Amino acid sequence: MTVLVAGCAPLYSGWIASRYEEWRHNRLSYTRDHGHWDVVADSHSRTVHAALLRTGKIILMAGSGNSQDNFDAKQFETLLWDPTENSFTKIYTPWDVFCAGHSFLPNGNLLIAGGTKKYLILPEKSPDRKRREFQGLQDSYIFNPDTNSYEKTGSMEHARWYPTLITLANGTVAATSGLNENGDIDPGNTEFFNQDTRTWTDQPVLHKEFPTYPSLLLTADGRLFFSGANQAFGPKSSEARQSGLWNMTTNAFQPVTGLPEPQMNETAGTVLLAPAQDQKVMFLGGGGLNDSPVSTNRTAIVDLNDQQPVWKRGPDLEQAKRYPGAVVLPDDTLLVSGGSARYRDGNIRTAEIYHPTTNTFTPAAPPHVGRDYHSSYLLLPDGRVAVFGSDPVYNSFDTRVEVYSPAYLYRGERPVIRSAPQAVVSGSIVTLSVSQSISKVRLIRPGAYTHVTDTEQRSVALPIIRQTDGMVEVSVPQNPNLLPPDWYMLFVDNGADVPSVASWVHVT
Ligand SMILES: [Cu+2]
Repeated sequence: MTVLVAGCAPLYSGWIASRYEEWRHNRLSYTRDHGHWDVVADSHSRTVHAALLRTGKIILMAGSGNSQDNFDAKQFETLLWDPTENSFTKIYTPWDVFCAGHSFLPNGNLLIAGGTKKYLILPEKSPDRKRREFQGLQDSYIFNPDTNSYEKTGSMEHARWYPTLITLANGTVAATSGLNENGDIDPGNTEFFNQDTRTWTDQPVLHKEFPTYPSLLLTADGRLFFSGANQAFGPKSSEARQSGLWNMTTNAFQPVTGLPEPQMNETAGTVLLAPAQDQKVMFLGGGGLNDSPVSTNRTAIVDLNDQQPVWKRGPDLEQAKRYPGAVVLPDDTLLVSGGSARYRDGNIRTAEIYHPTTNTFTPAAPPHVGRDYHSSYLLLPDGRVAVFGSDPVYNSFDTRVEVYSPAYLYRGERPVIRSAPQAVVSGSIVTLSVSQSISKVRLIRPGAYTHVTDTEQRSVALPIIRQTDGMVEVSVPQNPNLLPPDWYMLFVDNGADVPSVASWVHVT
């Protein structure tokens, strides 16, 4: 008997070892194809807004964070997260930034305007519930990444809760929509921020009505594109909800039709696909009005380079969802992750990658944490994606930070940018020194994300002119509507579509 056991043990452990090897191999090859998620930290803060700053740090703004207790205690939070050190710093927050709007100024400072004046939680079944839940603020601040502090600017002309802010090519910031100090929406309430005087001025000519948090993008001809995606409150008229192109001088609005299931535009995602030169916008998921339990797996794509652009249906998402996170990656693909099948009870723990060249989705590794309402997604300068916050109705706010490492991080040696200019001028030619032969060069504008809305994120191609002995000459597009002045992450991809770590570049 003893002899038999002694003979079997090495055989058995050999079998274990080979099974382990097989498991490890499968896991590695799975990661190489699908990427990998890690919960890296807990912010212990109800992050509703997140933006990547030119310092590489991330501002996480909660304000009262959808908590009446925090609001009553005047406990307004902002954290700075350093993804390299994985450390948090508290920032003094002088107002309730909860449900403000934000966009970057040409110097890379973040303008944040609006917020919460009052919580008015009415009984669940009240027909008024959605109309008057919250009231807005006129407060406006600049976050300065050099001093890591808020600087007060002139106040807005209109109080806003759930507004959208978007920076135009000349550095003017437009604010539109949002609930006023009475919890109503002022029709045609657009105003402009002047970065030199740091003041806001009403723009009565731009008399255009939108639902709250309208998804707006700056297009190559300078008009703003409204995808139709929005959040929960505001006018219900089909005119206010119509997708289209908005002229910021004349107020002319060219409807863009053909969006399938237009009654399902709430809590949907909108993203300008890479490269931005293609002017293709993707619409993802969404659901019915207010807390309707209905959601859709629809996607649609529109080519804004067409004179008469029309939405066309795209490939379906793996699951119907609200609040899909969508992040443009440096290899031109799009990560689509998380979301909620119903209003705010979803824990859709799946992710997929959209490939613009083939117009198809492929599965990505599933995240560990489900994300719905009040979640935020940002591309990091190292090519990973960080995800913050989630606010389900019947569960507590999820404050864990999870990071996705895309498949390209497991596909061999990454190219390195050995030298690149720190400042470039639109329309110029610049030379980069790189460690490998390069297939593409991209400038990716850092995201500023809230409520499935991010007016900033875009990936602009820098066409390669020539390439010899580790030197790459590229041209910087001239059009400031395509490449608005700001700080960008410069990525280079090798022939296997493996991106470098980004270097920061100021475009003027
Ligand atoms: Cu909200």
